[in-house]
Amino acid sequence: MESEQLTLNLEKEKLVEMYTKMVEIRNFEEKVFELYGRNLVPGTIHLYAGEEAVAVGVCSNLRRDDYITSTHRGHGHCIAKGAQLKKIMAELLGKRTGYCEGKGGSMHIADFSIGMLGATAVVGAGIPIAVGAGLSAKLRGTDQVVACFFGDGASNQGTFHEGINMTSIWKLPVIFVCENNLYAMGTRQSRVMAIESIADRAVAYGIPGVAIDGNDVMAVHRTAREAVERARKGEGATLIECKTYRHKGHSRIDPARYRPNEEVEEWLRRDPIKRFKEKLLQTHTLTEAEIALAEKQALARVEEAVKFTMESPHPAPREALEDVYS
Ligand SMILES: Cc1ncc(C[n+]2csc(CCOP(=O)(O)OP(=O)(O)O)c2C)c(N)n1
Ligand SMILES: [Mg+2]
Repeated sequence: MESEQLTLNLEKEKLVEMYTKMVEIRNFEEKVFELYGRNLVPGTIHLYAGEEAVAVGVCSNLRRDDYITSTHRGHGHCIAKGAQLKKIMAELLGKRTGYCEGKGGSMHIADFSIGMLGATAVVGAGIPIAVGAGLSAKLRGTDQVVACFFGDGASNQGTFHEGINMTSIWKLPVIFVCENNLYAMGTRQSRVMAIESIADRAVAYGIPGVAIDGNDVMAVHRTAREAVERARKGEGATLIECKTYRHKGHSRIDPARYRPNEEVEEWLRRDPIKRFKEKLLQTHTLTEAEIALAEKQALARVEEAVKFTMESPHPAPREALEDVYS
Protein backbone atom coordinates (compact mmCIF):
# COMPACT_ATOMS: atom_id res chain seq x y z
CA MET A 1 0.00 0.00 0.00
CA GLU A 2 2.67 2.41 1.06
CA SER A 3 4.77 1.63 -1.99
CA GLU A 4 1.67 2.08 -4.15
CA GLN A 5 1.34 5.62 -2.85
CA LEU A 6 4.97 6.33 -3.49
CA THR A 7 4.47 5.36 -7.12
CA LEU A 8 2.24 8.38 -7.34
CA ASN A 9 4.42 10.59 -5.19
CA LEU A 10 7.57 10.32 -7.27
CA GLU A 11 7.98 12.60 -10.26
CA LYS A 12 6.70 10.95 -13.42
CA GLU A 13 10.00 11.62 -15.14
CA LYS A 14 11.80 9.72 -12.40
CA LEU A 15 9.47 6.73 -12.73
CA VAL A 16 9.99 6.61 -16.48
CA GLU A 17 13.73 6.73 -15.92
CA MET A 18 13.54 3.85 -13.43
CA TYR A 19 11.34 1.72 -15.67
CA THR A 20 13.56 2.40 -18.68
CA LYS A 21 16.70 1.43 -16.75
CA MET A 22 15.16 -1.85 -15.62
CA VAL A 23 14.17 -2.72 -19.17
CA GLU A 24 17.59 -1.66 -20.40
CA ILE A 25 19.26 -4.07 -17.97
CA ARG A 26 16.94 -6.91 -18.99
CA ASN A 27 17.49 -6.33 -22.72
CA PHE A 28 21.21 -5.98 -22.17
CA GLU A 29 21.41 -9.31 -20.32
CA GLU A 30 19.27 -11.08 -22.89
CA LYS A 31 21.58 -9.83 -25.59
CA VAL A 32 24.65 -10.96 -23.66
CA PHE A 33 23.05 -14.40 -23.19
CA GLU A 34 22.64 -14.65 -26.95
CA LEU A 35 26.11 -13.33 -27.84
CA TYR A 36 27.70 -15.74 -25.36
CA GLY A 37 25.87 -18.59 -27.09
CA ARG A 38 27.43 -17.44 -30.35
CA ASN A 39 30.87 -17.77 -28.76
CA LEU A 40 31.57 -14.05 -28.94
CA VAL A 41 32.14 -13.47 -25.22
CA PRO A 42 35.45 -14.72 -23.85
CA GLY A 43 35.61 -15.79 -20.20
CA THR A 44 32.53 -16.23 -18.08
CA ILE A 45 29.57 -14.02 -17.27
CA HIS A 46 26.86 -13.93 -14.59
CA LEU A 47 23.55 -12.42 -15.60
CA TYR A 48 21.49 -10.01 -13.51
CA ALA A 49 18.11 -10.68 -15.19
CA GLY A 50 15.40 -10.97 -12.54
CA GLU A 51 17.19 -8.77 -10.01
CA GLU A 52 16.78 -5.41 -11.79
CA ALA A 53 14.61 -3.87 -9.07
CA VAL A 54 17.47 -4.02 -6.58
CA ALA A 55 20.09 -2.09 -8.55
CA VAL A 56 17.56 0.42 -9.92
CA GLY A 57 15.68 0.85 -6.64
CA VAL A 58 18.93 1.63 -4.82
CA CYS A 59 20.79 3.66 -7.45
CA SER A 60 17.73 5.84 -8.16
CA ASN A 61 18.53 7.45 -4.78
CA LEU A 62 22.18 8.12 -5.50
CA ARG A 63 23.97 11.15 -6.87
CA ARG A 64 26.58 10.87 -9.56
CA ASP A 65 29.33 11.48 -7.00
CA ASP A 66 28.06 8.75 -4.65
CA TYR A 67 29.83 5.42 -4.85
CA ILE A 68 28.83 1.83 -5.46
CA THR A 69 30.76 -1.41 -5.21
CA SER A 70 29.67 -4.40 -7.20
CA THR A 71 30.10 -8.16 -7.59
CA HIS A 72 30.66 -10.85 -10.21
CA ARG A 73 27.02 -10.22 -11.24
CA GLY A 74 27.63 -6.57 -11.93
CA HIS A 75 26.17 -5.46 -15.28
CA GLY A 76 22.93 -4.30 -13.64
CA HIS A 77 24.77 -2.28 -11.00
CA CYS A 78 26.86 -0.55 -13.68
CA ILE A 79 23.87 0.31 -15.84
CA ALA A 80 21.79 1.52 -12.88
CA LYS A 81 24.64 3.82 -11.76
CA GLY A 82 24.87 5.31 -15.23
CA ALA A 83 27.74 3.47 -16.92
CA GLN A 84 27.88 3.50 -20.71
CA LEU A 85 26.18 0.49 -22.28
CA LYS A 86 28.55 0.62 -25.24
CA LYS A 87 31.66 0.39 -23.10
CA ILE A 88 30.25 -2.46 -20.99
CA MET A 89 29.20 -4.46 -24.03
CA ALA A 90 32.51 -3.83 -25.79
CA GLU A 91 34.38 -4.99 -22.70
CA LEU A 92 32.37 -8.22 -22.55
CA LEU A 93 33.30 -8.99 -26.13
CA GLY A 94 36.97 -8.19 -25.55
CA LYS A 95 36.98 -5.08 -27.74
CA ARG A 96 39.47 -2.23 -27.42
CA THR A 97 36.63 0.28 -26.90
CA GLY A 98 35.54 -1.45 -23.70
CA TYR A 99 35.97 -0.18 -20.15
CA CYS A 100 39.26 -2.08 -19.70
CA GLU A 101 40.17 -1.89 -23.38
CA GLY A 102 38.95 -5.44 -23.75
CA LYS A 103 41.43 -6.97 -21.36
CA GLY A 104 39.31 -7.32 -18.22
CA GLY A 105 35.89 -8.65 -19.14
CA SER A 106 32.69 -8.70 -17.14
CA MET A 107 34.14 -8.92 -13.64
CA HIS A 108 36.62 -6.05 -13.93
CA ILE A 109 34.40 -3.23 -15.06
CA ALA A 110 34.76 0.05 -13.17
CA ASP A 111 33.97 3.68 -13.95
CA PHE A 112 35.30 6.11 -11.38
CA SER A 113 33.74 9.06 -13.22
CA ILE A 114 30.30 7.89 -12.04
CA GLY A 115 31.44 6.48 -8.69
CA MET A 116 31.32 2.86 -9.85
CA LEU A 117 34.31 1.48 -7.94
CA GLY A 118 34.35 -1.88 -9.61
CA ALA A 119 33.03 -5.35 -10.15
CA THR A 120 35.01 -8.18 -8.62
CA ALA A 121 35.38 -11.90 -9.16
CA VAL A 122 36.20 -12.46 -5.50
CA VAL A 123 33.03 -13.06 -3.50
CA GLY A 124 32.72 -10.51 -0.69
CA ALA A 125 35.65 -8.42 -1.92
CA GLY A 126 33.56 -5.37 -2.69
CA ILE A 127 32.65 -4.98 0.98
CA PRO A 128 36.01 -3.74 2.33
CA ILE A 129 36.30 -1.44 -0.69
CA ALA A 130 32.92 0.08 0.20
CA VAL A 131 34.03 0.54 3.79
CA GLY A 132 37.20 2.26 2.59
CA ALA A 133 35.20 4.56 0.31
CA GLY A 134 32.92 5.39 3.22
CA LEU A 135 35.90 6.18 5.43
CA SER A 136 37.34 8.36 2.66
CA ALA A 137 34.09 10.33 2.34
CA LYS A 138 33.98 10.83 6.08
CA LEU A 139 37.61 11.94 6.37
CA ARG A 140 37.22 14.33 3.46
CA GLY A 141 34.11 15.75 5.11
CA THR A 142 31.86 15.25 2.09
CA ASP A 143 28.29 13.98 2.31
CA GLN A 144 28.83 11.25 -0.27
CA VAL A 145 27.41 7.80 0.47
CA VAL A 146 28.37 4.31 -0.67
CA ALA A 147 25.99 1.55 -1.75
CA CYS A 148 27.62 -1.85 -1.42
CA PHE A 149 26.00 -4.71 -3.38
CA PHE A 150 26.73 -8.35 -2.52
CA GLY A 151 25.00 -11.73 -2.45
CA ASP A 152 23.65 -14.06 0.21
CA GLY A 153 26.75 -16.21 -0.23
CA ALA A 154 29.02 -13.22 0.37
CA SER A 155 27.30 -12.58 3.70
CA ASN A 156 29.03 -15.71 5.01
CA GLN A 157 32.46 -14.29 4.24
CA GLY A 158 34.64 -12.70 6.90
CA THR A 159 34.71 -9.46 4.89
CA PHE A 160 30.98 -9.00 5.55
CA HIS A 161 31.32 -9.28 9.33
CA GLU A 162 34.56 -7.32 9.65
CA GLY A 163 33.40 -4.66 7.19
CA ILE A 164 30.03 -4.06 8.83
CA ASN A 165 31.57 -4.01 12.28
CA MET A 166 34.08 -1.33 11.30
CA THR A 167 31.44 0.68 9.45
CA SER A 168 29.24 0.56 12.50
CA ILE A 169 31.78 1.66 15.10
CA TRP A 170 33.01 4.49 12.87
CA LYS A 171 29.50 5.44 11.67
CA LEU A 172 30.51 5.36 8.03
CA PRO A 173 28.03 6.32 5.28
CA VAL A 174 27.54 2.88 3.74
CA ILE A 175 24.34 1.13 2.64
CA PHE A 176 24.87 -2.64 2.62
CA VAL A 177 22.60 -4.17 0.02
CA CYS A 178 22.37 -7.95 0.20
CA GLU A 179 20.87 -9.45 -2.94
CA ASN A 180 19.46 -12.63 -1.50
CA ASN A 181 18.64 -14.74 -4.55
CA LEU A 182 18.49 -17.92 -2.41
CA TYR A 183 21.56 -19.52 -3.97
CA ALA A 184 25.32 -19.21 -3.97
CA MET A 185 26.22 -21.10 -7.13
CA GLY A 186 24.26 -24.36 -6.66
CA THR A 187 24.07 -24.10 -2.87
CA ARG A 188 20.75 -23.19 -1.35
CA GLN A 189 20.81 -20.68 1.51
CA SER A 190 19.21 -23.11 3.98
CA ARG A 191 22.17 -25.52 3.58
CA VAL A 192 24.70 -22.97 4.74
CA MET A 193 22.81 -20.64 7.09
CA ALA A 194 20.83 -21.40 10.21
CA ILE A 195 18.87 -18.16 9.87
CA GLU A 196 16.30 -17.24 7.26
CA SER A 197 16.72 -13.51 7.24
CA ILE A 198 20.19 -12.15 6.55
CA ALA A 199 18.97 -8.74 7.75
CA ASP A 200 18.93 -10.21 11.28
CA ARG A 201 22.72 -10.14 11.21
CA ALA A 202 22.59 -6.34 11.53
CA VAL A 203 21.65 -6.70 15.20
CA ALA A 204 25.10 -8.10 15.95
CA TYR A 205 26.67 -4.85 14.73
CA GLY A 206 24.18 -2.38 16.14
CA ILE A 207 22.87 -1.08 12.83
CA PRO A 208 19.33 -1.22 11.40
CA GLY A 209 18.59 -4.28 9.27
CA VAL A 210 15.54 -4.70 7.05
CA ALA A 211 14.40 -7.54 4.82
CA ILE A 212 12.26 -6.48 1.88
CA ASP A 213 10.71 -7.71 -1.35
CA GLY A 214 13.61 -7.14 -3.73
CA ASN A 215 11.36 -7.60 -6.75
CA ASP A 216 9.31 -4.52 -5.85
CA VAL A 217 11.31 -1.60 -7.16
CA MET A 218 9.32 0.95 -5.17
CA ALA A 219 9.86 -0.95 -1.92
CA VAL A 220 13.57 -1.03 -2.66
CA HIS A 221 13.59 2.65 -3.60
CA ARG A 222 11.77 3.70 -0.44
CA THR A 223 13.91 1.59 1.90
CA ALA A 224 17.13 2.67 0.24
CA ARG A 225 16.05 6.31 0.37
CA GLU A 226 15.77 6.17 4.15
CA ALA A 227 19.13 4.43 4.41
CA VAL A 228 20.76 7.00 2.10
CA GLU A 229 19.29 9.88 4.12
CA ARG A 230 20.59 8.35 7.36
CA ALA A 231 24.05 7.82 5.89
CA ARG A 232 24.22 11.36 4.45
CA LYS A 233 23.31 12.84 7.81
CA GLY A 234 26.20 10.99 9.44
CA GLU A 235 23.95 8.49 11.22
CA GLY A 236 25.76 5.48 9.82
CA ALA A 237 25.04 2.29 7.96
CA THR A 238 21.97 0.18 7.20
CA LEU A 239 21.75 -3.43 6.04
CA ILE A 240 19.02 -4.02 3.47
CA GLU A 241 18.28 -7.58 2.47
CA CYS A 242 16.47 -7.72 -0.86
CA LYS A 243 14.73 -11.05 -1.49
CA THR A 244 15.06 -11.70 -5.19
CA TYR A 245 15.85 -14.40 -7.75
CA ARG A 246 18.08 -14.77 -10.77
CA HIS A 247 16.15 -15.89 -13.84
CA LYS A 248 19.06 -17.87 -15.27
CA GLY A 249 21.72 -20.14 -13.84
CA HIS A 250 24.63 -18.96 -11.74
CA SER A 251 26.78 -18.32 -14.80
CA ARG A 252 25.93 -18.51 -18.48
CA ILE A 253 26.87 -22.20 -18.68
CA ASP A 254 24.88 -23.30 -15.62
CA PRO A 255 21.51 -24.88 -16.50
CA ALA A 256 20.48 -24.52 -12.80
CA ARG A 257 18.93 -28.00 -12.53
CA TYR A 258 19.19 -27.77 -8.74
CA ARG A 259 16.22 -25.39 -8.65
CA PRO A 260 12.73 -26.93 -8.54
CA ASN A 261 10.57 -25.96 -11.54
CA GLU A 262 7.73 -24.73 -9.30
CA GLU A 263 10.15 -22.39 -7.54
CA VAL A 264 11.41 -20.94 -10.81
CA GLU A 265 7.87 -20.52 -12.12
CA GLU A 266 6.74 -18.83 -8.91
CA TRP A 267 9.57 -16.30 -9.14
CA LEU A 268 8.99 -15.70 -12.84
CA ARG A 269 5.46 -14.68 -11.90
CA ARG A 270 7.02 -12.15 -9.54
CA ASP A 271 9.12 -10.63 -12.34
CA PRO A 272 10.09 -7.13 -11.12
CA ILE A 273 9.62 -5.48 -14.52
CA LYS A 274 6.21 -7.01 -15.12
CA ARG A 275 5.09 -5.95 -11.64
CA PHE A 276 6.35 -2.39 -11.96
CA LYS A 277 4.67 -2.04 -15.33
CA GLU A 278 1.36 -3.31 -13.92
CA LYS A 279 1.60 -0.88 -11.03
CA LEU A 280 2.37 2.06 -13.32
CA LEU A 281 -0.64 1.22 -15.47
CA GLN A 282 -3.05 0.42 -12.62
CA THR A 283 -2.32 3.69 -10.89
CA HIS A 284 -2.67 5.54 -14.21
CA THR A 285 0.80 6.91 -13.73
CA LEU A 286 1.85 5.96 -17.25
CA THR A 287 -0.18 5.05 -20.30
CA GLU A 288 0.37 1.97 -22.47
CA ALA A 289 1.84 4.27 -25.10
CA GLU A 290 4.30 5.82 -22.65
CA ILE A 291 5.38 2.35 -21.46
CA ALA A 292 5.82 1.21 -25.05
CA LEU A 293 7.95 4.26 -25.82
CA ALA A 294 10.19 3.64 -22.79
CA GLU A 295 10.63 0.00 -23.84
CA LYS A 296 11.43 1.01 -27.40
CA GLN A 297 14.05 3.50 -26.26
CA ALA A 298 15.66 0.99 -23.89
CA LEU A 299 15.91 -1.62 -26.63
CA ALA A 300 17.32 0.92 -29.09
CA ARG A 301 20.10 1.83 -26.65
CA VAL A 302 21.08 -1.81 -26.21
CA GLU A 303 21.03 -2.39 -29.96
CA GLU A 304 23.20 0.66 -30.45
CA ALA A 305 25.68 -0.76 -27.91
CA VAL A 306 25.79 -4.05 -29.80
CA LYS A 307 26.36 -2.28 -33.12
CA PHE A 308 29.15 -0.18 -31.61
CA THR A 309 30.73 -3.32 -30.16
CA MET A 310 30.55 -5.30 -33.39
CA GLU A 311 32.21 -2.46 -35.27
CA SER A 312 34.98 -2.07 -32.66
CA PRO A 313 38.39 -3.72 -33.08
CA HIS A 314 39.98 -6.23 -30.74
CA PRO A 315 43.16 -4.97 -29.03
CA ALA A 316 46.30 -5.60 -31.08
CA PRO A 317 48.67 -8.30 -29.82
CA ARG A 318 51.35 -5.65 -29.20
CA GLU A 319 49.02 -3.96 -26.68
CA ALA A 320 48.88 -7.09 -24.51
CA LEU A 321 51.35 -5.75 -21.94
CA GLU A 322 50.02 -2.19 -21.80
CA ASP A 323 48.20 -1.19 -18.57
CA VAL A 324 49.35 -4.41 -16.92
CA TYR A 325 51.08 -4.15 -13.57
CA SER A 326 53.73 -6.41 -12.17
C1 LIG B 1 36.30 -15.87 -2.27
C2 LIG B 1 35.57 -16.66 -3.29
N1 LIG B 1 35.09 -17.88 -2.98
C3 LIG B 1 34.43 -18.60 -3.91
C4 LIG B 1 34.27 -18.13 -5.18
C5 LIG B 1 33.48 -18.92 -6.23
N2 LIG B 1 32.18 -18.30 -6.39
C6 LIG B 1 31.93 -17.42 -7.38
S1 LIG B 1 30.38 -16.80 -7.30
C7 LIG B 1 30.01 -17.71 -5.96
C8 LIG B 1 28.66 -17.64 -5.33
C9 LIG B 1 28.33 -16.31 -4.79
O1 LIG B 1 27.02 -16.32 -4.29
P1 LIG B 1 26.29 -15.01 -3.84
O2 LIG B 1 27.21 -14.21 -3.01
O3 LIG B 1 25.02 -15.43 -3.24
O4 LIG B 1 26.07 -14.21 -5.20
P2 LIG B 1 25.15 -14.61 -6.44
O5 LIG B 1 26.01 -15.37 -7.40
O6 LIG B 1 24.03 -15.44 -5.96
O7 LIG B 1 24.72 -13.32 -7.02
C10 LIG B 1 31.10 -18.47 -5.57
C11 LIG B 1 31.10 -19.39 -4.41
C12 LIG B 1 34.82 -16.86 -5.48
N3 LIG B 1 34.69 -16.33 -6.69
N4 LIG B 1 35.45 -16.14 -4.52
MG1 LIG C 1 23.16 -15.62 -4.12
